[in-house]
Amino acid sequence: MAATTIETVKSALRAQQIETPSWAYGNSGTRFKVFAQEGIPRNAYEKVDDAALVHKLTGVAPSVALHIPWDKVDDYADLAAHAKNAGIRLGAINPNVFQDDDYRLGSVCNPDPAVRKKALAHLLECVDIMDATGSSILSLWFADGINYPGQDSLRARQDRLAEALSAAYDRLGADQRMLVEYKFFEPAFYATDIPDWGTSYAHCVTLGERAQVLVDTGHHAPGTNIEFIVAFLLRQGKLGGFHFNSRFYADDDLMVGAADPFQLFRIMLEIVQAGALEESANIAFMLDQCHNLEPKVPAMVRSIMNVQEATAKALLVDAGALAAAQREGDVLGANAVVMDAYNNDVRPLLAEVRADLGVDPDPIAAYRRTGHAERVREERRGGQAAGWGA
Ligand code: AOS
Ligand code: ZN
Ligand code: ZN
Ligand code: ZN
Repeated sequence: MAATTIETVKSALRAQQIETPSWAYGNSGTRFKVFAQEGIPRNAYEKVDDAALVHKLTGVAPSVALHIPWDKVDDYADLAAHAKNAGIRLGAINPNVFQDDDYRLGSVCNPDPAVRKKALAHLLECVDIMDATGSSILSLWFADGINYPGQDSLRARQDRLAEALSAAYDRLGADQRMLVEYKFFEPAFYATDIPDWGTSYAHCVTLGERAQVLVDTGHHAPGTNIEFIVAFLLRQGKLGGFHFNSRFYADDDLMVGAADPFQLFRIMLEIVQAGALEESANIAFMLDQCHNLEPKVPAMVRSIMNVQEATAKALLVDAGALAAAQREGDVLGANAVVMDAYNNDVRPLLAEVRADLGVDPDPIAAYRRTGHAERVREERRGGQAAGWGA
C-alpha cells in the first residue's frame, strides 16, 4: 500500500477514542457467584484512577463512563476534576433504574405511576450530574419488560416509555444527547419494552435529533447481522454509539473481539466506509464489559487493542478496488478485497501508532512493569462490587 495511505490509516488510528466503563473495574460475576479480586477500586475515584491507567497505557481511552448510583459521590464536579488531574474525563452517564425493589414490574414502564415518577426523577437527576461532570451523553438502558403474556399491556407500556423518554429529552441541554440501548431479552423473558433497534429507533425519531440508538454488540439474537443495523442507522443519522463486548451465547459481556473478531471487523468496516470514525461523526465507541475471572485493567487494555486491530484492518480495505469489484459485479473479487484486509497482521502497524502516541508498543508488558497490581493489592482492601449483588 502507498506510503500516503498508510499515513492516513495511522493518523485515523491515533485519533481513535474508546471509552471504558467504570463498572468493569469493580467486582462482578454471574448470578451464581461473584469472585472478588484483590486491589479492586473501593469507590468511584479509584475506578477513575484505573481508567486513567488504561488510557496512559493505550493512549486511546481518554474517558470513563459512570453508572449512577454505583458511582455515587457527594460532588460530581470534584470527581470530574479528579479525572482531569488523572489525565482523562468523565464520559457517558448511565442511570440505574433496575436495582431497587420498586422496579420489580419495571421502571419507566411500570404500571404504578409512583414508580414511574421515581424512575423519571432519577433520569433527570442524571442530567443534573451530566451538567456537573461536563458529560454529553445520557446512556439509557431499561430492564423493563414482562415475563408472561397478559402480565401487562404491551401497548400501554410503550405509551409510558414514550412519556418518560420525552420528559428526559426535554431536560437535555443543547450539547447533550440521549442514547437509547435495546436488548432482546433479560431480565424479562417474554417481552422486553425496548427489545430491538427498530423500537429504539422509532422512539428516537419521535424524540428528535438529540436522541440516537446505542448498539450493544451483546444484545442480539444469535446470527443477527449487526453490521447491517450499523449501516442502516448510520445512513439515518441515528447511530449514537456502541457498547462493545463479545458474546458466545447471550449478554456475556466478555472482552470485545474475543469471541468473534471478524464480526468486530465487519462492524468497523461499516463505520470506516461511512466516514464515521471521524470525530465529527460523533459516534461514541464505548466498552460495556465485565471481567469476572480475568484481572480487570489488563483485560481492558486487551479489549482496546482488539478494537484497534479490527479498526486497522477495516482502514486497510482497499476502497477503490472494492468499489470497482462491486461495480463490475465481481463477487469473488469484492470478497477477496475485504478478506485480504482482514488477514493482515496489523500488530506491527499498531506498535508504530503507539510509538507515535508516546505509549509502549506493548501495553500489556508495560502494564506489568507498572507494578500496579501489586501496589493496589496492598492499598485497596475490600474493593467495591460493580453493582450486582452489592
Ligand atoms: C445491560 O444489559 C446493558 O448492557 C446496560 O448497558 C447496562 O447498564 C450495563 O451493562 C451495566 O450493567
Ligand atoms: Zn450495554
Ligand atoms: Zn448488556
Ligand atoms: Zn452486555
